[in-house]
Amino acid sequence: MEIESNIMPQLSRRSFLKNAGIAGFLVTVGANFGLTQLLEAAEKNIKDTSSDGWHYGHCRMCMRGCCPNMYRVENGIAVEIQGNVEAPTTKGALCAKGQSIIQNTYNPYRVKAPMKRTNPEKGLDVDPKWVEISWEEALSTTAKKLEEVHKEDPRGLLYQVGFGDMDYFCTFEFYFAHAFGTPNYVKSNGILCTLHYASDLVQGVFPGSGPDGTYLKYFIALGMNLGLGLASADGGARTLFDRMYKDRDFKMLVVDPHCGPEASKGEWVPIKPGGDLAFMLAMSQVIFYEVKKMDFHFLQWRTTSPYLIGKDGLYARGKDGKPQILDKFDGKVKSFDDKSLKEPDLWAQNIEVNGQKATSALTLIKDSFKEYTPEWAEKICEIPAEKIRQIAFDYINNASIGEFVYLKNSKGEMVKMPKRTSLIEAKRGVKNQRDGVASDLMTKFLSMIVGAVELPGGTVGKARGIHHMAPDEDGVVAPKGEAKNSRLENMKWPPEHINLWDWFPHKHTLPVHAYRVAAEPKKYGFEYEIKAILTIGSNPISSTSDPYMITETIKKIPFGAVVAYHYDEMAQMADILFASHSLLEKESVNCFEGAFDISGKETNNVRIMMYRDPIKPIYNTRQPQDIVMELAERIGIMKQFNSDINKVGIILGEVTTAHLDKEEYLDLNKRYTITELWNKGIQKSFGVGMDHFKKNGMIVSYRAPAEAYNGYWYKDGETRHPVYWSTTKISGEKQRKYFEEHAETIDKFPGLDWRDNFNYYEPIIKWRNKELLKISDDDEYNLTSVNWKSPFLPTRCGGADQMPWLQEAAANFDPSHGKMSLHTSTARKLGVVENDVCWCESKFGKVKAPVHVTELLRPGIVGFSGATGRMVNSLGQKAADYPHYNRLTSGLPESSCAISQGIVNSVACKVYKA
Ligand SMILES: Nc1nc2c(c(=O)[nH]1)N[C@H]1C(S)=C(S)[C@@H](COP(=O)(O)OP(=O)(O)OC[C@H]3O[C@@H](n4cnc5c(=O)[nH]c(N)nc54)[C@H](O)[C@@H]3O)O[C@H]1N2
Ligand SMILES: Nc1nc2c(c(=O)[nH]1)N[C@H]1C(S)=C(S)[C@@H](COP(=O)(O)OP(=O)(O)OC[C@H]3O[C@@H](n4cnc5c(=O)[nH]c(N)nc54)[C@H](O)[C@@H]3O)O[C@H]1N2
Ligand code: SF4
Ligand SMILES: [Mo]
Repeated sequence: MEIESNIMPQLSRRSFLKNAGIAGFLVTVGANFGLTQLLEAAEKNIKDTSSDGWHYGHCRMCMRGCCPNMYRVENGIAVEIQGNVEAPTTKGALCAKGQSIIQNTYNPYRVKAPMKRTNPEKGLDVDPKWVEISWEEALSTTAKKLEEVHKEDPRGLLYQVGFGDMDYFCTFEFYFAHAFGTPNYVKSNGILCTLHYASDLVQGVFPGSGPDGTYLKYFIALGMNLGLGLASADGGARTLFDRMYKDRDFKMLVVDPHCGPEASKGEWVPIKPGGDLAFMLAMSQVIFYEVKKMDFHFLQWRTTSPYLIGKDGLYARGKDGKPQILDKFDGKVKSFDDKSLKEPDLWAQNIEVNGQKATSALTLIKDSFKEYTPEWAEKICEIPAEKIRQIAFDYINNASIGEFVYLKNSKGEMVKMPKRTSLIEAKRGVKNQRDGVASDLMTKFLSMIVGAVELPGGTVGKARGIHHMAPDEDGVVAPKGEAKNSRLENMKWPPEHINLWDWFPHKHTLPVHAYRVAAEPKKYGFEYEIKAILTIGSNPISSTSDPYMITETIKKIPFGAVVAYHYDEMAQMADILFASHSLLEKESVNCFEGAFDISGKETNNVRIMMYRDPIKPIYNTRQPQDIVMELAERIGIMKQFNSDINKVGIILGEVTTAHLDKEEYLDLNKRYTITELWNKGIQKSFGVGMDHFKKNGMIVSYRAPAEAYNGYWYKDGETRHPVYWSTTKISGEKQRKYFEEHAETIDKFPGLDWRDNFNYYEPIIKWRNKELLKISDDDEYNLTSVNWKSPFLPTRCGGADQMPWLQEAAANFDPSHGKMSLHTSTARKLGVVENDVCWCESKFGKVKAPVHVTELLRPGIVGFSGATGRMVNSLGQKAADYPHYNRLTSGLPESSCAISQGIVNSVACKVYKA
């Protein structure tokens, strides 16, 4: 494809340097950051014109990384960027982050060559006294240290990865840790977004599910961003706009303490933080007792609603050991898979099953929700009872229950599928609460009530295919990841996993626990110590919670190496730095399998395999995957490494893996390059080699529209989504035994009230008193903090918080950027006005920022925009000056979701003038 260079005028070298921010760096960057090197390298590359011209690529300025782009190289330097207009998802768009990708390469705070620390003292404000070393020295020093750990006890390695280098994460995630033999594969992403349990339990999908905007008419967004607030260029934001402004039959209700871009386009329902479960319980109560309309057919045939439950709270099983259903047609109790079953009774009560009385799951749920009236919920979530009632009625009345749509399958047949047009979804704002998993499960329940799961207009898995909804022996969708009860096998004693996976088998990621334990492992029953950390694109210090505790632990760990793009907090605390390529210098593959935030008619069935054709590196840096494979070879674990790839496959994106057949297996004794591996994987999955991508950039394919829905593959009764979570109950009971047995040690862990935790492992969700709401009534901490993702800085991926173009755009377009937002009435009460610098303090920490006064928050909320704030000065003063929200939160178990251990993201706080 020919692209005219008409987007930006041709740049002279001087104007390029200015645009890329290099000229500005002269002022801010000292000799420590290798300015001479920078200019020398730039000079050298300016003479190298061999890669000049347009290159195909894909973005990674946010963790999605799925927007195909193109960039033009002139005199060896990237000077122009644009979206690839042929991508059906983006149609050539890039968001502001994506536009800034050029600055990612010419960032003066990059690690430009391998480095070693010469100051043995470590600290966030201690100069490491970096000295440039050769690759040989960096690799051999690290390999020697890791080999020692490997020989002594491989569990002593903490392998720390995250979304900072998502190109690496999505292709190499766990291989090194597994080959090394350490169970301590710890991720910094995820503890502030524990989004996974309910989608796995109910739909068998990872990393989760999202709304199919194609048909939706009435959508309730609960504590989530649909792509507008994230500026998702991959189709999410456009889907919303098309539905709202082209189709004009789409109503969006945003239930959130903060009025973000979505809420401003839809209807904003300001909720009190932490009140979401009460809101949803009351919605269900109104549906059961007042609306009395649901998708009964879906509940009968596609959920466990008619399963009979015994007095023990588990499925009442027949003589054949199978769950039982009362058939209303002939009044007989039958096994769930009995072919003669005609009319599953949703409301069966006190039915004799194998010598015990049993009642249908849906009846038990209905009875249990009776007390949750809107009037009750109003006191908790502070949404007026009448509003909750109206929402419940609107939700059902807009659901198009009984309507169908005809979609083509791959045989060309038109298939009749249910069409649903109402849905409720939640994300971080709701799932990162003490009752996060319970709330997540409640959104699933409300989706099932209108039959909107894995079908047109419903919540659809971000991973697609026939196997996701495959049933277990009870006829129920089998979870594949975090919700699996086989994870209880991880509950070893003495514990194995430094992140306490042994204690919390349904966890997502627990970096904060990992560092709390690593400081004194013996105290918590561990038999080994952490001797080394290897970090790649991960930052538990700035992106999670309890940063000072984590830093103190890292100081105690004898050795740390970081594959580092820039001098972030983990680099600052390391002994050896492996200099990583920047984004445009990294070769990369990624596969789009569906929009993360909301899919629509242009994105729901699209699959795009994309490729990044790298520019020549400007410094002495390397491709991260190759650094890690070379380490593996030097440590002597290459065989295992390759053998694992043979078993698992070659990963081509977050949810895309090329599985190898025996004849395609890697040679166990060879060290491959990542390019060779991808070539093999792509050949296997797409029948072309990497050269194809250099020339064409991407491969776009389409699933047949019907087959894009995981529900397509199953007929009524062939598999059932669970509405009654007996496996969660079973898990809780088993865990309780483990905790009781080891209580003496486990009780030493601070802030862990495990006896309370097990109350949350229940088959039917109940409201429990919430710590957060209790603290909010307290006189001293009488405000509540809230954080949301911003279109400019959703995470720190790509070093977004450092890019001058983004900083400028954020300052101009997001009035809450870099500030603490207060409602006008709250500001008045506190006696503060716009730009007054204040402290926001919680029980756990405090942050300083200028105030922004706004009407776009509930009164009493202290709002912070984006993932900002650094704890080091080595990334520039601006990045360090932004408020670091995460200091306010706590990673103690009492401040975490009882099941997933996701950190409670909103905390009680107070504000006062600095
Ligand atoms: N305040 C606040 N905190 C948040 C969030 C939020 O919305 N607000 N979001 C949370 C969520 S949802 C997530 S998933 C996590 C993500 O948290 P992490 O998984 O830790 O990922 P990041 O913070 O994006 O990046 C980790 C580090 O990698 C650095 N980095 C950037 N580019 C590169 C690169 O190319 N190579 C390498 N090696 N490093 C690079 C970043 O600057 C950062 O220091 O953050 C969480 N933290
Ligand atoms: N393009 C793009 N897409 C992305 C990402 C990206 O970087 N780029 N990041 C991805 C990642 S890692 C994640 S985890 C997801 C996260 O996606 P979301 O969970 O959608 O992230 P946030 O924007 O933080 O939305 C959380 C919302 O919850 C609100 N909130 C806070 N407390 C409460 C509460 O108690 N109740 C309610 N009802 N609301 C509350 C906040 O105000 C905020 O609006 O996005 C993913 N999508
Ligand atoms: S949404 Fe993410 S991947 Fe797409 S252009 Fe923006 S930063 Fe890049
Ligand atoms: Mo996340």
